[in-house]
Amino acid sequence: MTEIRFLHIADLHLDSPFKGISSIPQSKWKDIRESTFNAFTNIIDYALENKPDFVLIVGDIYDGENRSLRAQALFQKGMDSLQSVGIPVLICYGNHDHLSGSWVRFQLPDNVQVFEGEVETKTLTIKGQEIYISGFSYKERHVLEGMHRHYPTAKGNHIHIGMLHGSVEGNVEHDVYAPFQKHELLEKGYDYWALGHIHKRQTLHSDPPIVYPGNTQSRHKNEKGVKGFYEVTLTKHHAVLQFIPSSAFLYDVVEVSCEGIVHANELIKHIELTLDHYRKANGNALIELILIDISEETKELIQGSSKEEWLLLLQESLEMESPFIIVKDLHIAQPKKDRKELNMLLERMNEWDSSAWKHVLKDLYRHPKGSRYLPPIDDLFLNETLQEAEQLLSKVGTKVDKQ
Ligand SMILES: [Mn+2]
Repeated sequence: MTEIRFLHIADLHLDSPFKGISSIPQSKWKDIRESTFNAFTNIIDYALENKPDFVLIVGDIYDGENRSLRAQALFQKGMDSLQSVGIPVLICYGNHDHLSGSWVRFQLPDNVQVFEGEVETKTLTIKGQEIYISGFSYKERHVLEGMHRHYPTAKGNHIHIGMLHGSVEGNVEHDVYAPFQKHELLEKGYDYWALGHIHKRQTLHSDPPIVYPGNTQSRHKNEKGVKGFYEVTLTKHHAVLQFIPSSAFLYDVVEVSCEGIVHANELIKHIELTLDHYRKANGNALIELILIDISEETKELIQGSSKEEWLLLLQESLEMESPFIIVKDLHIAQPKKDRKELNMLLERMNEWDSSAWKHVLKDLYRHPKGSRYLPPIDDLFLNETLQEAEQLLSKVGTKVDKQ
């Protein structure tokens, strides 16, 4: 059977306002503000150059339900250019660009097929074989129903793909829309599930793939690292996924070791060098700096000036460089000695068995009112508590030192 090749894209959030990002140098603000547009242009350029058989866009194309004119005009232009080289596009809308918003409608070109509010199956004929693609758009912002129920079960020997903007039932980190369980998707017998909604790239299942490509551009500090989409090569029996970056800039955390540093000029030079390496490897970036390996002496040096002064100085020294780096924030990690203690604490917690935990928590569990709200101390509880403790302690390492 001939293989097909398509792009799986989701969560473009065109015209995202970047409200949460403040204190950006004026000269760079435009680069930040335009980044969702630039990421989209990168995607279209990639498609024009690599000519996939088709493109899937799985919801949240627009950041707002009113779909700004500029965002729509740019999207239209991108679709027109794919039309000019004969690339079909299937799109569905998500919770951010649901169908009940009010917007000035653009007429998309003929190569674009749009899913409406009910689940339906569209077909594409690629290299003589029919490809079945099922999906739906959000009728309104809050789609709380498990929409997977309405997806048909795959039949025959065709390739069948599901497009679904939604999340796993019980996910506590995000708003849960169109909730599903992994096994419910597997039961449909599809060859690929193209998901959208969760902005962090992740694979829920590898054979067949059930995949979130993540969003195409970081928009705030909780969306770190390289963002992009997947290029998928698929047959009935085999899938190869290649991640293609699209971000116009990265949001990232960079650690700088301050071992042996005693003077301000050394520190500045050292940070500049580290960021220079970073810039060469990654391009434009908004950076949170974490100074690590801090001795008491270095700590005194740093705390001799305010954080704002350090940031200003760094920003000035970086201003003319391209690709740009903006240092958004600066933290001092705990001195080494304290980190060691934190690690010892974690190690000790790891050694506790359930009876040790019961002993440690006995006051809490014996509390006449509180105890009835507590979960039983079993393996699940212990694993979750340990994970939470690890997360909390790793934050202690970077956040307690406010200058
Ligand atoms: Mn989204």
